[in-house]
Amino acid sequence: EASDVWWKSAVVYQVYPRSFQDSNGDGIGDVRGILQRVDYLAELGVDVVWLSPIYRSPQDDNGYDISDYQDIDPTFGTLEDVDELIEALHERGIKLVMDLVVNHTSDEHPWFAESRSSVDNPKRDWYWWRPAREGMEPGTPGAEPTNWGSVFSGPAWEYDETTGEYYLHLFSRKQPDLNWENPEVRQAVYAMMRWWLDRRIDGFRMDVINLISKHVRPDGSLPDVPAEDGLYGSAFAATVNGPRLHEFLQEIHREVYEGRRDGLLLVGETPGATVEDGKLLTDPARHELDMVFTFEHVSLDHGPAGRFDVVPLDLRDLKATLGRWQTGLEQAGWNALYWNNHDQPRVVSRYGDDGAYRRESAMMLAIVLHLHRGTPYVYQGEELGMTNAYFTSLDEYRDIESLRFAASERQRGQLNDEELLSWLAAGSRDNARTPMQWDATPQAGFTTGQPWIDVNPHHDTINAAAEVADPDSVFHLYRRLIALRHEDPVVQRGDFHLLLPDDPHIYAFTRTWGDEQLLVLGNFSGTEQTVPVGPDWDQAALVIGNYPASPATGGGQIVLRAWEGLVLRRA
Ligand code: TEU
Ligand code: CA
Repeated sequence: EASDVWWKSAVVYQVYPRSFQDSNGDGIGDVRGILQRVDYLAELGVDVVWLSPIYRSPQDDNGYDISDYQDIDPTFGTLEDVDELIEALHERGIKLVMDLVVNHTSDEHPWFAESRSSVDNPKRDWYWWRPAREGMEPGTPGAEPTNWGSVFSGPAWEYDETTGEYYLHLFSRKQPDLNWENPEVRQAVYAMMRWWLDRRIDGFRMDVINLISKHVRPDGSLPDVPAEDGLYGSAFAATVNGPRLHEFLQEIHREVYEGRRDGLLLVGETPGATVEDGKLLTDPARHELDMVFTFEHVSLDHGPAGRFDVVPLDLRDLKATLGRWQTGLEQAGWNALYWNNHDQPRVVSRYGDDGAYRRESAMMLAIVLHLHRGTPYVYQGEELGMTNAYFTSLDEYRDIESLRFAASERQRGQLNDEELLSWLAAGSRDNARTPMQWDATPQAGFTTGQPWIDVNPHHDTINAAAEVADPDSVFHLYRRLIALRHEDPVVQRGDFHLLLPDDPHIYAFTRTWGDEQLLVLGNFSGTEQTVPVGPDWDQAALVIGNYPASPATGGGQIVLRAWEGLVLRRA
């Protein structure tokens, strides 16, 4: 029964620790800084905090390159600080979910140091090592064992002089992929997961978990993929939803969660997963995951050259995609609902209007997302209506993906500097990583030192202090949406039904539970739209909206103002 699982009426808040709150003036957020803000999270009303990695790391990919899974990087603090944070959150009825990054480690992890030391080291097979392609000079372009390309530009194989072989890294060369075919690797990961559960955390967000089973042939060889730019092709083609993924996930259940499954939240990050995959991954009867993050709806504005090649969103595609995931998982399984995270540009700049209608569009986007069936995720600053960074020079960027893209584009010479900057401004992950805007003071109250990345200048008006004090703010709209999910069974369990699928401006759907029905409307345009909803809604009550006055209804129509979002209820 839908109501019996706690996370079906919960809202998760993602903290990106590096940019949340600095407590010691070094310009980098840390755990003791998060401790300073737990009352803010309690006021917002969230039930879970998902914490991006704080483990020991060289920080090549801002902590998604881990060199010790069971220690905290000194930049962020100590294990004792984490114990204190767990206690402080639990005291406020908030759970803590940690980021599990086990598709790869850092190249500075002791496991990799051993593995790379010699071809017959006992840990050699903990990673993916292969000789150069037959008949090719090792270390030369095209000699890599397969033609897989890294997500961060360039080949996905790095030549290692020590043993004259290549190792696989789907992401940066400092993030070698673990070999999950090796049961020793799996057992080491399971022991680490149990160790963290023993420290009383409440679950895991599993980084690119659907890449851990590579499409390896019975003879151990790896297939090439369709090459896009002549030399390399997306490694995702040979790693997404591999043949043993479900087997591994079910093994994790048996080896790690036994006896303490109920209180946990297990959410998988699954780039490239389809609705069919989502059904298999989140069907409770299969004991794999509780929910997954789909990437389909955050790839709709990607042009041919990928995430930096941003093209306008067609709302009909967004409705079709999210609608497909809603109906696909309505019988069994569950959706993680998000617009934002540390990898995505900020949604108010991306799918809304971060100019004249910033507040209205931020609120409309929140209403539409939070009224879907699933567990909503709020990324730090989203509840304030924070916008993209709008950096004006390359040296403001920090993200390895953006910097390596810029370098490879410079080499190709296809984009001039101005075009390159506009591509980065539209698609960079740094848009999500500028410091949390706490108040209007010089560094937005994030740090007393020099921030590791520039604070967004709009913090003078977009900040937590101002918005907590203003009952009509984006913050309080999020707080009301979270409260609505806590108390309304139609929001938690109601059947989703998309309306007006072909309307290019209006996002409309109903949620139905028993004899109660909600109508959700979002105007994704800056112009007034008259929406035909039928006479049933003429007398309906306004549950929540982003304009002070109620909309004009009557004659089976509702007139929506620019970027208006609202929820009506009828019994
Ligand atoms: O992200 C996986 C992933 O696909 C992202 O790299 C993102 O979608 C990418 O930027 C595509 O353009 C996870 C983490 O969320 C991300 O921060 C890490 O960089 C990545 O895995 C490697 O750990
Ligand atoms: Ca700090």
